[in-house]
Amino acid sequence: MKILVLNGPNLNMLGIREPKIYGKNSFADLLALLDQTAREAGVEIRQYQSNHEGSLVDAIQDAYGKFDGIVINPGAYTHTSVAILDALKAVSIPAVEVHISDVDAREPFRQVSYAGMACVKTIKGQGLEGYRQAILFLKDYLNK
Ligand code: CA2
Repeated sequence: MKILVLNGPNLNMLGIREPKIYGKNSFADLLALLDQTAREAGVEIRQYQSNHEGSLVDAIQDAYGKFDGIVINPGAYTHTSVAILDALKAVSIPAVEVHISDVDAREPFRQVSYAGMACVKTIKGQGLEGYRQAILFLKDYLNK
C-alpha cells in the first residue's frame, strides 16, 4: 500500500515560530514520525512539501495510478484553493485532510476547507499525531 503525504506552504517552518499554535516539533520531527508510522503500519510512504499551489496540484495529478491514498495538509491553501479540491476530485484517490491546529477554534476564515470537501476524513487539533492517525485511518479504509 502506497500513501502520499502532502504538506502545503510554511509547514517546513514548523517549530521555528508559533509554538503555541503548532507545537515545538520541527518539520524534521514530522518526517521522522512519518517514517516510524510507515514502518509500524507496514505501508510505503512518500512525502512532498511545497509552498506553491500549482506544485501541489502537480503532485496530486502525478499520484494518479501510483498511490493508493493521500494524506494532505494544504496549509493556508486549505481555505482558498479550488484547484487543489478539483485535483483531489480528478484523481479520486481516497484522501484524508490533516490540520495540526484546531482550525474550527481559530479565525472564521480557517473554518472553511475546500480540500476537505474531497476528503473521506478530516483530523484537526491533534498536533503532529494527527498525521499518524490519518495514515492508520487510510490503511483501514483502503483494506475495507
Ligand atoms: O493547522 C494546520 O495544520 C494548518 O493547516 C496550518 C497552516 C494554516 O494556514 C492553516 O490554517 C491550518 C499554517 C502552516 C504553518 O505555518 C507556520 C507559521 C509560522 C510558523 C510555523 C509554521
